[in-house]
Amino acid sequence: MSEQATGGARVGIVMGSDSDWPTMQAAAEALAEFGVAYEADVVSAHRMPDEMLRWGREAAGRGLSVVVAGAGGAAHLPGMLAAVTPLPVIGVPVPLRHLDGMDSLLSIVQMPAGVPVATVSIGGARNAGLLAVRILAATDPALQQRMTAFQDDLRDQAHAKGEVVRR
Ligand code: RP5
Repeated sequence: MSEQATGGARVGIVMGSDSDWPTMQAAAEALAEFGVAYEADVVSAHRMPDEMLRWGREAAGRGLSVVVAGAGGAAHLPGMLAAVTPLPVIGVPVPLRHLDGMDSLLSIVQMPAGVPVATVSIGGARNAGLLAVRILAATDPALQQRMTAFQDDLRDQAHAKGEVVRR
C-alpha cells in the first residue's frame, strides 16, 4: 500500500479484496477514458483496519481529490473511509455469490447523517468513475468540456438506436 504522494493521481480507487477488481476495474477504465490519473489498491476494512484508517487519513494530504471505494458483503470500507477523510467518497456495492449484492448495497447506502457516501448501483463501478470525473470537472473547465462531449455522444447513440426501432 502506498503511503507517499500519489504521483499525480487525483482519484484513489480502493477495494476490500483483489476479488473485487473484476467489478472495480470499470471505474479505472472510465477514469482512463477521460485522462484522469488514478491509483488503485486493496485496503480491507476488516482484514487490515489499521492500514485502512491510515489510508483514509492520509488520502487528502497525499493529493487525492476523490475516493472510489468498493466492497462486497458486509461492505464497511466506503463508510469507514468517509468517517476519516474530508474527501468525497463514492461507494460501489460489489455483488458476491450470496444475496445478489443487496447486502453490499445496504451496508454502504444507509449512512448516518453527517457522514455521506455517494452510493452507486450494485456493480456500478463505471458510474462511480464517471461521477468522480464530474466532481473533478466542477473545477476543471477542460474536463467539463470532455464530459459534455461524452454526454452528447450518449444522446446521439440513443437517437441512432431510436431510428433502428422506428424503421
Ligand atoms: C469483502 O469481502 C471484499 O470487499 C470482498 O468483496 C469480499 C470477499 O473477499 P475475498 O474473500 O474474496 O477476499 O471485504
